[in-house]
Amino acid sequence: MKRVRIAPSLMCADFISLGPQLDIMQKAGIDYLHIDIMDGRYVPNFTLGPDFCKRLADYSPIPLDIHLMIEDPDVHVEKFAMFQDAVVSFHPETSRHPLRTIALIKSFGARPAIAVDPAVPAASIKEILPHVGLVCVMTVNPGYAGQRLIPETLAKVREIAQMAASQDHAVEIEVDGNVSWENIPAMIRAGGDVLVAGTSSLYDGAAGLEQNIARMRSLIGSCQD
Ligand code: S6P
Ligand code: MG
Repeated sequence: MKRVRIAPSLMCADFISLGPQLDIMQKAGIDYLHIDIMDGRYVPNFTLGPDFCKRLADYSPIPLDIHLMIEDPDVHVEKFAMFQDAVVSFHPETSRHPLRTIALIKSFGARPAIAVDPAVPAASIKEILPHVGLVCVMTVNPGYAGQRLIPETLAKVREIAQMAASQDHAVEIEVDGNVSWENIPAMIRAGGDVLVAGTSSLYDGAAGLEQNIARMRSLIGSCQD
């Protein structure tokens, strides 16, 4: 049985009590800390940055999963790829030569990954796939938390999983956007391995973080029975 991983989306966290939340996540065996980086150009919003990543990396042993939603990633990659065990993903259409960006991420010691916008077809990443260990499939438009699932993206998760299998290439498929209690079963069935958990689940305000992590684990378990 595959292990489905959980990556809380830190842009949705309560920044006032971040330390205790990170302690809870560590105790609960959370797999990645998902950090959204936005530049106001590739997406019409701003969020977190390198200093925030550094503070997290100094405090918590949980690997960072840094999702770059920025133009010209090559210019900024070093600031994010220097963290031990970090995954750094970028959107291929923001780089003139995506394989070069991947090599650059690797050269600084991080694990290269790509992120796929809902309007970008699976076929367009075929040549890139063998070079990355994780693909972040966006199931909402990049830029904001709290949006609704674009249902067609689930077929793309399936398509990318099949493409990786046909290339005999082991890759983690991350689903990012409206990973809600209702949507999780379909996301896992489609081939999702890493769930980015934001306002639709871990931070839904209905229960505390600890309870919601337990609820997510039990839901993941029930999808795999
Ligand atoms: C969106 C970003 C995502 C969000 C996440 C929030 O641009 O890449 O990682 O933080 O989707 O989760 P939710 O449940 O509010 O959609
Ligand atoms: Mg993200």
